[in-house]
Amino acid sequence: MITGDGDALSIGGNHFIHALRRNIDLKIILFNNRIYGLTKGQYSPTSEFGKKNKSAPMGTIDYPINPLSLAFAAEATFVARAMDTEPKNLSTMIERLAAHKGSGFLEVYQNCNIFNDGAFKPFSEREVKEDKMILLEHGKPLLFGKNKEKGIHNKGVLPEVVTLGEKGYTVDDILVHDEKSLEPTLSYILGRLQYPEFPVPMGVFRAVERPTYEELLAGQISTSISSQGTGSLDNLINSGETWEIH
Ligand SMILES: Cc1ncc(C[n+]2csc(CCOP(=O)(O)OP(=O)(O)O)c2C)c(N)n1
Repeated sequence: MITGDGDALSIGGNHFIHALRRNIDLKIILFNNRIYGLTKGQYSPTSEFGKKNKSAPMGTIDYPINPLSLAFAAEATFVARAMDTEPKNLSTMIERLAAHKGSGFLEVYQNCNIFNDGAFKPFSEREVKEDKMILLEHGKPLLFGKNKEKGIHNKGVLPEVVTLGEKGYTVDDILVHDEKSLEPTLSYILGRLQYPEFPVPMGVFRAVERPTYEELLAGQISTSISSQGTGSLDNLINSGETWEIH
């Protein structure tokens, strides 16, 4: 299913949560342009606080929602993010999403060149992207920068950016990404890293296996058939209290 940020998080917010929590074999790609484009540029659930536009001339007083945080809260088994200007990584993410068994969620930061042009430019432009985005790779330390000289270190439970070689930090102090962790807390923390304080993470935050809704339902049907036989619709309709109308 392909959706925008408004349809997934406002009108469809309820369906979004419950599709993910049930682990239905459904893939959701959310094109997040941080604006309502179709209706000509009103602020959306992901628009930045204070954003000024026609529907909020003095700046929006709505706090935005982070789609990834919502996906983790709903216990999504696959959560990823990609950037529209990085087609190679975007196609890898779509392939990973398609291969996942169960409900999967991919957020795509998508520029709207008419109503919200340049929303992601400060961190995705060619000249700055290596310093301002970080690619998550399973089992690898969270390093970024042109020479991979910076990294994410956990100070207690809060993340901070450190530079290797400064203040005694080495690669051993850098958080190692684990997309397979059954406990989603670290992935949740990564999903909340925001520009400009932090590099913006791209890639797979979480990919865990859990039986799907369809598998569990099929299991219950076959258990029921083995204990009670295949059943008959005619018998079912005519069982219990029935009346003859004359
Ligand atoms: C299932 C469904 N069909 C039709 C609509 C009506 N509708 C509301 S917004 C929209 C277009 C959304 O476009 P998109 O590019 O996802 O978001 P935008 O940035 O333009 O707001 C449509 C067709 C709907 N919300 N849900």
